[in-house]
Amino acid sequence: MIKNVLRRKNQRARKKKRGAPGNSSARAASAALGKCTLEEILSQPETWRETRRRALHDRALPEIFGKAAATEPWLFIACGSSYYLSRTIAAQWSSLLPVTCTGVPASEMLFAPEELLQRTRARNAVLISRSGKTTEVLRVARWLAARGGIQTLGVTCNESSELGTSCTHTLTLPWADEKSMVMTRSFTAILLVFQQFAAKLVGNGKLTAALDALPEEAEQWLAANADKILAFGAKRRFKDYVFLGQGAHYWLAQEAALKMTEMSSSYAQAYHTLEFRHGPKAIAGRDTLITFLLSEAGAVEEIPLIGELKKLGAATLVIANRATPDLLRESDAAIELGMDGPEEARLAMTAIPAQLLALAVSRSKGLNADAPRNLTRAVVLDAEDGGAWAKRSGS
Ligand code: F1P
Repeated sequence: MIKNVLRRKNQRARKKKRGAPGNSSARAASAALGKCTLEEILSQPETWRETRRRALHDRALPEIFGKAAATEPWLFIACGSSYYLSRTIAAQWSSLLPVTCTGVPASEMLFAPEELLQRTRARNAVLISRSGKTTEVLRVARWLAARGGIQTLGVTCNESSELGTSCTHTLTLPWADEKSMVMTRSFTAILLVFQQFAAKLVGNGKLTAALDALPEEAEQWLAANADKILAFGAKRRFKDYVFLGQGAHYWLAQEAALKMTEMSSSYAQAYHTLEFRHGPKAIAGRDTLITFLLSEAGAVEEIPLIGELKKLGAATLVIANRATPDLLRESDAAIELGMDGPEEARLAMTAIPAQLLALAVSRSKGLNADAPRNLTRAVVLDAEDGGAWAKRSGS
């Protein structure tokens, strides 16, 4: 369900535009933009079904986890969307499993590898790279292999990636890869593999069952809501897009902001929800769309902030599981997931509305999300770029 009271403000805007020449052909041209990205977003239920099927036979995760001491810390290492994915997984594993998990961008590992290993006491590392080509991630994998003493799991959609030869274990999801530059289904599919593994390991039957049911729920939800979210995102453009979330939702908010920036070349930023009051609130105004990725755990404290920002003139969009009356009253628009079961089971679903919103904004700006400005599918650096790091790390 999406409730959109932005319609009032948009009716005035539309009056001005009405009669603009060639509206229908402009709409057709816009709908052709980001076609591949849209197909990949809408293919997530099928991708999750294939992930469910294949994950049953995954040996890499049970093997590396089985070799790790029960409470040994885990360090997740990645770049870009894969970094936000790794932090979402680390937050989930830390709450579901008796292990401490954290994550760092691969570049941080490149600057101070021994200090990071010392600080995190990590003896197990997970390196995530959809392309398997990102130079920073491959450099870390090689360094860890040369250093020894650390188990490494390479996670990629590229079956012929060097990650496979540099890591002690490899998990590949080729069916989840995208043709588009931006990560969408690969992000959610990899998240589900790690969630499902943890839920089964600790015997959390409710979470396992809810994750198992997700592909069918997502299929129905997308059929009912995808077009509405695309229409909502195209109705009004903003100068600034803010995404707010607490806990694991904070990392989904970071990913949402990156999707908006990558697909639509818009200015987007993410904060911990309640942190927004501590300074960033200064940007709230009529040219700002503030999207709340509402956590059930924090809803009581998060909902009053929605009304506060609405009073400052910002447009407020809430992505929540249930759009309660007070939430509907406080927000301009609400996107409801409407699913039963534990909140963790909805994290992958929570990532989808922002994917659609970013695509809609890119189209409204006449941009092609399949090939975003300035970006490539993987950041591959020249050999000599690593010179300083190689000296620093002694490899
Ligand atoms: C990492 C990444 C992507 C980003 C862009 C550039 O890629 O930063 O997250 O969207 O495609 O590369 P990968 O290491 O996961 O292949």
